[in-house]
Amino acid sequence: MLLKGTIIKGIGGFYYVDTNEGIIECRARGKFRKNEILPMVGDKVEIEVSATSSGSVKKIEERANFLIRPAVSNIDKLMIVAAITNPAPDTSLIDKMLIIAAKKGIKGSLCINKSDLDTSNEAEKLKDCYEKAGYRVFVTSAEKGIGLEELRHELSGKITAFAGLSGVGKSSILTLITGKELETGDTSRIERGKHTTRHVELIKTDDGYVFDTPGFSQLEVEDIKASELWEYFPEMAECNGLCRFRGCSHVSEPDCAVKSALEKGDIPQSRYESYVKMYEKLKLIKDWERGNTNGTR
Ligand SMILES: Nc1nc2c(ncn2[C@@H]2O[C@H](COP(=O)(O)OP(=O)(O)O)[C@@H](O)[C@H]2O)c(=O)[nH]1
Ligand SMILES: [Mg+2]
Ligand SMILES: [Zn+2]
Repeated sequence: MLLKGTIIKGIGGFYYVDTNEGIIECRARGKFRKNEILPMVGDKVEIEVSATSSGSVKKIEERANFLIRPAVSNIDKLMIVAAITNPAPDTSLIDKMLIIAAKKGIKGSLCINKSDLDTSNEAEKLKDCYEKAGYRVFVTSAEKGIGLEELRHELSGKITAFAGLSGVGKSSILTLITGKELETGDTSRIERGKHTTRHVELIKTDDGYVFDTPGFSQLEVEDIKASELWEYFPEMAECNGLCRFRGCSHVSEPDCAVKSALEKGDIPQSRYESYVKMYEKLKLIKDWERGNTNGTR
């Protein structure tokens, strides 16, 4: 019998494929190994199931995208989780993660957690900043159970990666949404040094999957050209063609549409600062150093 499904876990040469008939343990057919196409978590596959109900992977659908660490393919959405406090929101990190996602063709959204600790309307300000840029923003409190229904709804039918600093509440949120108990708590104790060895597993939510991406915040945007960076900031991309100089870097040129938008408040200060910071960094990378996106550099 042939079945279609999604690989949700891989351990010791076995793949666990979620199908209409439940989760089926499979081995990859020899051919994939010879071609060095190893099945990975997230792959949409066709499997053949024998009478004894163990299966083998017959076909891997072309991947829309993939991450190396953790190794997961076909990610539809990156949910960046930030906290109101403890740890405080790091907008330059949020912006960097949004750009890494966009570069991989993954839609980014923001979840502002610990809203129960919000004493100065911080959540509203952040929400406004990122909604202006065109991102969806969810304000939640895992502690008080606020905003979780909306968030869960957003995950439906997709593979969603959760990313963000340790301690922002990713595990707490995922535990509440999936009903599967995940390790939470004092992250300085729990997560340190752990993310290279941990097996990634897609966890089912309604008709979608979620997973945590420890270490995602350490990825860099180095395979983007400095001159193209602004295109990854949707609110800056709107200024396309409006600057006095073609090829304007939006940093030091006169009559720059981006800088006028910044002065008018149409581009938030923190977003512009993130841009300049990344721009200066990317400018130092030579073209020949770029383009290696397989993580082996
Ligand atoms: N006040 C408050 N604390 C929270 C909230 N969500 C998580 N926490 C706490 O923050 C700490 C880190 O949470 P955890 O889910 O482990 O974060 P992770 O490192 O992102 O997975 C834990 O002590 C949680 O109880 C929230 O919405 N409000
Ligand atoms: Mg965690
Ligand atoms: Zn400009």
